[in-house]
Amino acid sequence: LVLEAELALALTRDEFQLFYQPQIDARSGQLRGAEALLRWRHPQRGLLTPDAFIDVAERHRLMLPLSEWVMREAARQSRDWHERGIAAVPIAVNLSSMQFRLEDFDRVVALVLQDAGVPGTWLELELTERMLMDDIERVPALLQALRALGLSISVDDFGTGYTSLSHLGRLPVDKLKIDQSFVAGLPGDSKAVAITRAIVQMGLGLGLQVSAEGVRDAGQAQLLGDWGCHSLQGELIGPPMPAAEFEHWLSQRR
Ligand code: G
Ligand code: G
Ligand code: MN
Ligand code: NA
Repeated sequence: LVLEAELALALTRDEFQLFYQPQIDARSGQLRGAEALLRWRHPQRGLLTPDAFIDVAERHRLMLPLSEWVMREAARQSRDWHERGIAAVPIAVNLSSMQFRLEDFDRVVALVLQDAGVPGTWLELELTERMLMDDIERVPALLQALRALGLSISVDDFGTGYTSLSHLGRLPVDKLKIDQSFVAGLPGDSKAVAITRAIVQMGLGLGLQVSAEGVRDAGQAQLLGDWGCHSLQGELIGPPMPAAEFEHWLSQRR
């Protein structure tokens, strides 16, 4: 079977899994959230990351059902963690541009929440700059509708896209996630320092939450915290993990 045919079967065969990467408060170290990252447990090829199959899924109309599965699974996991008293934090889901372009996307989300029996505040949506700037007529109203459901909106990979800054200031978003390419340059690369610091400053000035990704050492965490960055995500804190491993990771920290 070629990848596209296998992909179509993978959903019914229950081969997809969400991994969870922790996000902690830069000051207190407390758990603040978890980012859900899609994995395909391919029977022959092993564990695949989205880079290996997202393009194929998009070309063969599998992206929408797969994306909806991701939201449903994240909502289910969030409910499970809340009910078992494991982690009362929101789970962040990466949206696909196809999903975000759905005319009734806010209703799709509302239905997912209703079916899972969770409030919108238990999920966070990660969008790229490209998705935000895609349709400046439609996007603000859609974001407003999603926030009215309680969801919080993050701009993922921030700094790598081409967001109009004047537009960003007016968009109803909650959080900037600084792209890991900038964080990787800390503390040695003076340009990365300047850019990262400026992003944190701008985020704070706009009244947004600011989060850093790809944090790999204590020096980076220290700098980001000193600048006022609210939350941290990366290898230093923890890798993306299956739910059971995430629970174990969390129990070891307490
Ligand atoms: O950790 P990782 O290698 O999983 O992520 C690779 C890329 O795939 C990242 O850009 C990430 O945002 C994206 N990604 C991870 N999970 C999902 C998902 O559920 N949906 C979409 N659309 N992208 C995802
Ligand atoms: O595009 P997005 O930001 O959603 O992608 C997140 C991806 O970044 C995930 O695949 C995750 O595994 C990866 N990631 C998170 N933290 C680190 C890190 O500290 N180092 C590296 N190399 N990758 C990371
Ligand atoms: Mn992300
Ligand atoms: Na990112």
